[in-house]
Amino acid sequence: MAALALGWMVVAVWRFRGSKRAASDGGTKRSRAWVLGLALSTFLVVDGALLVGSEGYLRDVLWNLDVPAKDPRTVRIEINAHQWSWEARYAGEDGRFNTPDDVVTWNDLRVPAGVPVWVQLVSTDVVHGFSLPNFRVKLDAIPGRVNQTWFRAAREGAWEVACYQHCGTSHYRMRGELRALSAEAYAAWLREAGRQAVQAYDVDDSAAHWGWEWKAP
Ligand SMILES: [Cu+2]
Repeated sequence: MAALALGWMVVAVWRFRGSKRAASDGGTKRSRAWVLGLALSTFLVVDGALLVGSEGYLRDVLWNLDVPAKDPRTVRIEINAHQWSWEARYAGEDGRFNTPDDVVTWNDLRVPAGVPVWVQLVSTDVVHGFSLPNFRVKLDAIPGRVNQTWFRAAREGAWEVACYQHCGTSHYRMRGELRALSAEAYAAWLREAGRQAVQAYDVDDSAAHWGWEWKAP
């Protein structure tokens, strides 16, 4: 389209190179219809393609929780956003949340590379925004409701976890790290962290037991 417009400009400059005055004062009905038609079809082609493409992406990928729900390797993480950090909870070896072997981390998300990671997200104070910029993941963390999303790290590496909602004076400090590990390294880390969690578990520390029963999609 840009090439077409540029081409037309070059032709126009060449064709009217001798003219001292504008050829017309707004054009004929026919030329106005042409301009309007071109503008309209450009809009429809460009924005229509964007609309159809993003609808498909939303339906098949971003909002398609069937992918993590059906994959037996899926890693489930509960995230609790608060001023000003990300607390993440893993179910541990028993596979159930809010039990003594839960692994809880601060600003430190670890996942195995190559498998779906299913996130359920809440906030305990104000609205925060869970963001993995490199993964095109953005999700509101809202007090009183559980939101969910999923992503998959294509390879091992480390990326930023950010808060995209201005959530108070120390909003800028609300960042963590997402690390995608090999399957073996992830399993070893979870096993060891779960063992330590069992040792450190305190029945009376009710503030530490913020986890919830995993919600169906
Ligand atoms: Cu925040």
